[in-house]
Parts: sequence; C-alpha cells; structure tokens
Amino acid sequence: MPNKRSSQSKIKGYCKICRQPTQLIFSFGQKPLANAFLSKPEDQEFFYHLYLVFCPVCQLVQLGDTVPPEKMFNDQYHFISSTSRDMSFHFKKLAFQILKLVSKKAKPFVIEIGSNDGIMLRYLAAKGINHLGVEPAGNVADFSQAYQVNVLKAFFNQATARQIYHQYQQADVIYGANTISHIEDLNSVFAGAQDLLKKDGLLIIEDPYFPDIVRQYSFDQIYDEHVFFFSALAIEKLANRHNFSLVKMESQPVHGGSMRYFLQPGKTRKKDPQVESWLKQEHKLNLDKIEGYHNFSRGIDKLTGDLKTMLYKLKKQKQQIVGYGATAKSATLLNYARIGPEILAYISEITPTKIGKFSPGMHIPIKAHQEFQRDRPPYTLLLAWNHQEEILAKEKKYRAQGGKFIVIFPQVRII
Ligand code: DWN
Ligand code: SAH
Repeated sequence: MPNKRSSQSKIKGYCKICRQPTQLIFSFGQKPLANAFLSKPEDQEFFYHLYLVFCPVCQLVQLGDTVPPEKMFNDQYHFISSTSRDMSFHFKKLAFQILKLVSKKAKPFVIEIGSNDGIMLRYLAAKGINHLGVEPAGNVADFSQAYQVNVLKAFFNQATARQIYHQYQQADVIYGANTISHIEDLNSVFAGAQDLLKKDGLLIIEDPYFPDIVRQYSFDQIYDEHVFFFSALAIEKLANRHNFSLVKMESQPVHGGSMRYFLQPGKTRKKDPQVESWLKQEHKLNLDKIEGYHNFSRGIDKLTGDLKTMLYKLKKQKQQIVGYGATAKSATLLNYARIGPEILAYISEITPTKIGKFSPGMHIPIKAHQEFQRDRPPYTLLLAWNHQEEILAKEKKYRAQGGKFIVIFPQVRII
C-alpha cells in the first residue's frame, strides 16, 4: 500500500460541525485502522487517508477522512480500559466526584457514553446509583456484567438519547471519557444530550487536550478513532452552538494530558474564572488560527527522523529492541516512521485478544508480557508512553538489571 504524503493542494474538506471549508494541518498518507490487529501477516487490511484539518469557524481540529464507526467499534474491539491500574484509579476518583454531584438529587440517573468494560460505572453500581452505560463494542461491554453495570449496546446519538429518554428517565449527569472525540456526528451527540439532560444536569466530557498534543508533538494520538481534537476554544463554540455553557474545566494528568469540560444546559453567567484563563492561553498560542499549528507540523517530521536515527543506530550495534504496549496510537507512529519487525522484534502486551496477533500495517508480532520478562531485551520502545509512571514502576527489576526504555515525546531519549 502506498505510504506517501499526499499533495496538500488536492486535499479539500468541510467541517463536520458547520460544513465550512477546512484547512490542512498535516497529512500522514494512507494508514491502516489502529486497532485492526491481524491474525496472519497476509490478512487483507483496510486503509484510509489519515490527515488532520482545522476549521477556522469552529476552531476545531479534526480528521479530514473518516472511517465508518461500525468498522472500528464492534464485537471484536481490542481496547479494554481496565488494563491500566492507574486508569482504574483515575475513574474510581471520578465516580466519587459524580457521586458527590448527584447525592442530593431526588432520583439520580447517570449515563456514560463509551462505558467500555465498566471501569467507571462499576463504582456507581456498587453504591446503588441508577445508571446506564452506552457502549457499541459488545465484547468489552460484556465485561461490565461481572460488576452489575447496566449497558445499552448501542452508538450514542440523538436517536439513542430519545430511546433512553422514553425507556428510562432524564439524566443528572452524562459523562464521556475518550469517547465524545470519537463520534463523527457530534451535532447529534450534543442534540441528544440536550434532550436527555435535566435542566440542572451536567454534560461532562473528558478527552486528550489538543494543546498538550501540540506542545509535546505527540502526533501518535492522531488515528482513525480520534475524529476530533478538543481545546477550550472548540468546546466553548460547540457548546454555544447547542445551547450549552462551558462552566468549568479540570486538567487531568492521564493519556499524556487530558481536559475535563463541564457543560451546563442553557446560558449562564456563572463560569469558573479558570475557563477564561484557559481560553486566553489558547489564544496566546494562536490555536484559533491555522498559523498556530505550523510548528506542530514541522515537529512531527523532526521527531520521526530523530527516532529512526536512534533506532537504526542501535540496530547497527546489533542491539535487540522491542516495543511495550500494542497501543492504538502506535499504529500511526510505526506506520508513519515505517518501523517494522526488522527493528522491533516484537511488542509486549497484556491484552489477551492482542497477544499472538500482528500490528496493523507493519506486522510486528505481539507477544505476551511474560515473554518480555523472560527475554529482558536491552532496549524497549515505550509505545504506551501515556502509562509511563505505571510501567516504570512495574519494570523496576528490568531497569535495575540494565534494561533501558526509549521514550519518544516530546524528545526522543533513553531512560
Ligand atoms: O482513546 C482511546 C484510548 C482511551 O484507548 C481509544 N481510541 C483506544 C485506546 O487507545 P490506546 O490503545 O492508544 O490506549 P492505551 O491506554 O495507551 O493502551 C495501552 C495498551 O498497552 C493496552 O493494549 C494495554 C497495554 N499495556 C501493557 O501491555 N502493559 C498497558 C499497561 C499499563 C501495561 O503495563
Ligand atoms: N471510556 C473508556 C473507553 C475509551 S475507548 C476509557 O476512557 O477508557 C472509546 C470507547 O468509545 C470504545 O469503547 C468505543 O466502543 C466507544 N464508542 C465509540 N463510539 C461510540 C458512540 N457513538 N457511543 C458510545 N460509545 C462509543
């Protein structure tokens, strides 16, 4: 499959929210689906054109080309949220924050969009809070059953919202982590949330914070599932378009820098002063215009070049290098940098359904973590870099015995 950068002048597109023309930030060329692990290297693969654009009207960064959601989120979905201990803790804390928000309500009802294996809702279920997860990936949704989490196996949109409204009740909180950014028809999501929320309810959205991606050049976050990249500027415009007000923001340390946005139905003047200061900061970084993204685009190729130079140098010295964490993100990095099995012998992984398969596009074998523990390769490329703290703590012994991690963002280095 070709992996050339496309000619920029040929790329045209329209904003998924306002339908106005978009501007190109970066094109990665043809890429395979990030979570499409192969049973055999010869298996047929689906490719799409991965390129990032900016809408100057909505100030929203988004993919130019998108993939039908059913192709990505189905009963063979590979990502299981609870594979990270730190993320489990993160969502437990959030569940208690939501519990506090709804504890004084008469008949509280909490909805989670993209509840995955019930990593968050299990804590609310345990406290007897009326709740519903909406999750289209049936295989991961099934894991929720063990925790008595109620799940509707469906894609959230305005039609699903109406169905929930009729079958259940209006919600006090609608929450989505690392999911709202995955839904191309965002207008339908916001319209549905508007229908489904009580007047004094809250829509809480948590996703990687795009200004952090820009700052760290962590371009691997750009892949088929991540249709939108949020900032305060974009969320405020989107909220206003759908008669919501952005009232609060909380920065989160997960996934390389995330933001939790609190949206209230209707217009309100009661806005946390922090929101203004985030907006000001983004204006200062020029993220309200295409010029603010030029440095990011340049940084992508510089970082890719630095990484390849380091890996080739180590290979010349006949060092074994493996990858750590067969992340969805790594599909962009490995395919864009053309890093294959001749460089990374394999990728160590703990998710049972990924083990024994091959990485999308570059066909690197994925092996069980036990193999990594037996092997103790001298160099390990940290593909799950967003879980660095957790992984370094887990691999203390490996490092004490001389094993080294290669960290990629914001600068390639060995630790
Ligand atoms: O947005 C998304 C995020 C939340 O999850 C989805 N679109 C898809 C997915 O993205 P990802 O695959 O890039 O997420 P993670 O959390 O970086 O994936 C970590 C991977 O590494 C998992 O496959 C589990 C694995 N892992 C491991 O092998 N050993 C993780 C840890 C912490 C470990 O110790
Ligand atoms: N919230 C979890 C899972 C994030 S992965 C976490 O933060 O770890 C993204 C999840 O969104 C997947 O489980 C996927 O199946 C789900 N998803 C994708 N589109 C969706 C939609 N339209 N409605 C609800 N969930 C959706």
